[in-house]
Amino acid sequence: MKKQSDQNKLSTLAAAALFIATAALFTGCGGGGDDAAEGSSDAGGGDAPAAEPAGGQMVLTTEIPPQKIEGTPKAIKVPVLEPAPQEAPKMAVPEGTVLLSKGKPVTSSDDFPIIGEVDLITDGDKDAGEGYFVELMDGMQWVQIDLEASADIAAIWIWHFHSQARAYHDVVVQISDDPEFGEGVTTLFNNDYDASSDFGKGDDKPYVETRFGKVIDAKGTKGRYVRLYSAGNTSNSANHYIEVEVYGKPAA
Ligand SMILES: [Ca+2]
Ligand SMILES: [Ca+2]
Repeated sequence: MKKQSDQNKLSTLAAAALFIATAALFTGCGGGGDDAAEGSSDAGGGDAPAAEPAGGQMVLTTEIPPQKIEGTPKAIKVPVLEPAPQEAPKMAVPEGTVLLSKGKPVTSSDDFPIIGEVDLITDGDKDAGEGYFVELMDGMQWVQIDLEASADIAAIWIWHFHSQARAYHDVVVQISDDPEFGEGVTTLFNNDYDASSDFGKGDDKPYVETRFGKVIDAKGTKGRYVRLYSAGNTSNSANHYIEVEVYGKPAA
């Protein structure tokens, strides 16, 4: 009897060893993306690559429009310009994050845009060139997207204009449940480096417009309305938008 029990113990040990080896093999493969196995122990050598999103998260992706640079390049005269990205930005957002802004109503400080309509901002088209952007008048102007319900907002992805390398001035992005942005306002982004806007100097850097757009971490801020300001750009004094995408989950 003793011998048999030893044998059992041995086979149990063998099975355990096999299990660990298999687990290590799976961990080593890495490409599985089995985030569902949350709380998995670190027994199998938990050296997951840093790029992998943590449990309960996913990498946000979107359709990137084709490159279409036109006209004569102009100098971008701003201090501490963020380098232009060479590929689409990647941001980890909560699992289940969806595009909330497609086709949602847009209003603006400029009721009569010089070119185009504000509806272009949420129509899903992100191409450069004529017919795809709205041009608002000079000075500090805003556009506002109404998500039609409060949401936990994970990210805001912005394309101002990308057929010429340029940077927009005083880009300020805010979220609120108040359509007038009088109370309960969270400022997510502010790259006004010289305090020329009403919001004061911001810590974010001016950046070059590219087809990859600019994605801003909204950190789960709750709100129904997203408002985006700008005050002209390094090529001219007008304000432009091709598309703005707001990602998140409907508020519980
Ligand atoms: Ca569009
Ligand atoms: Ca400024």
